[in-house]
Amino acid sequence: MPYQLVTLGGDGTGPEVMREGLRVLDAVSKVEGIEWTIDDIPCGGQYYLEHGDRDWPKGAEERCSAADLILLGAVGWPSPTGSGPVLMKDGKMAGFSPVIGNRTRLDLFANVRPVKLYEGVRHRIHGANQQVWQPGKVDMVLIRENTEGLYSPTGGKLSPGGRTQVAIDTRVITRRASEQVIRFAFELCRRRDKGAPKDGKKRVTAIVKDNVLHGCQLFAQIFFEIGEEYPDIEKDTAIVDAFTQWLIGQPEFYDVCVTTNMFGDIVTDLASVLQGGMGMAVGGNIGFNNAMFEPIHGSAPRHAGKDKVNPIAMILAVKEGLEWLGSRKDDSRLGRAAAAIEAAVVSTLKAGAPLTYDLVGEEAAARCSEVGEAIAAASVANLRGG
Ligand code: GGG
Repeated sequence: MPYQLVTLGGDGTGPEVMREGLRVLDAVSKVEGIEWTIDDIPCGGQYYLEHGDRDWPKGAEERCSAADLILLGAVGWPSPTGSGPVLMKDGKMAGFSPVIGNRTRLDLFANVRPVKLYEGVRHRIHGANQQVWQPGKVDMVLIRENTEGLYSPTGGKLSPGGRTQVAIDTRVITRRASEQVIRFAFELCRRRDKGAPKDGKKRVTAIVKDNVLHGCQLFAQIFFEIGEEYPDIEKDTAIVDAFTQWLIGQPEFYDVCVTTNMFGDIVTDLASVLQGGMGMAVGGNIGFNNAMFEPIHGSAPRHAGKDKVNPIAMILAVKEGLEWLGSRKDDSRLGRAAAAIEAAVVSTLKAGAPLTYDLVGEEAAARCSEVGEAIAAASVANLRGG
């Protein structure tokens, strides 16, 4: 039976990186004999501008929930009439439905973002101390609660006379969602083969602002309650503002970190600097029954159509998706394919070419499609034992 894959290319460079992800998926699937039925759903700001009332087609929700695996490129397109992205009539970003809509409707409660500096990649912090970390010193997973917090649809705007005077975003933290994501973090920590690079300790850090915010006090309380079930794992908390400088100054201390939605959105983009930038950073949106994998970068409208941007985050999204589905379906072919893709990414980065401008500069840059072709070929060679 073929697996059902939904692809949501989205806007701008989203479809370009998706093409390379699918090139790699197709290559490894042929070798392993994995069959897919691919349902490509158009979506995003550009779709909304063309269709006027929706950011994806009717019935897309059901198609996503029926899928074995969902891959997302990127959404968001500049408004032709104002500043910022195209917004829908309800004020939401056009592209909301496939991203935040899918996360909440499918209860993809854990946003899982591995932060790993691969050999050969220079981190993107400027200054004299570049290359101060060996690759093995940055190897953590940040987990962001994905369904509530500041993203809860409980706020609104007050616009007397048509002019907005007040805008309210309400941060909702529930016991249920906090328990789910915190337990997920401890379980993942237990499964990871090594602990923190600094000392090998298995450690979960809760990133909070519990000296001020009620929601963070509840989150921290639940963190320690659930933590009692994991005596083998060190429990650590960090105040989010202090965490940002520890993350950059001593990344080797961190193993698994868990936090609320908006804090997670911000600190994971910051963390991508440690791994070579947004072109290298992948995110999984994982629930009990569904999962969606994406590069964490946006649609980069200024680079769209140029075959220029880094497809590695998208290719790693395919790898993460294969790993997740392989373990869910107990299908070792998918696990082998995922391992071959990661090994191909590692060897391409180590070789230093072909890579895109963000990693090697404009002069030495390869095109997005050249990187995809090289990684697809290397993945196949890995599977064939070459
Ligand atoms: N590839 C991810 C993407 O396009 N993200 C757009 C976005 O607006 N994401 C919201 C979020 O991650 O919170």
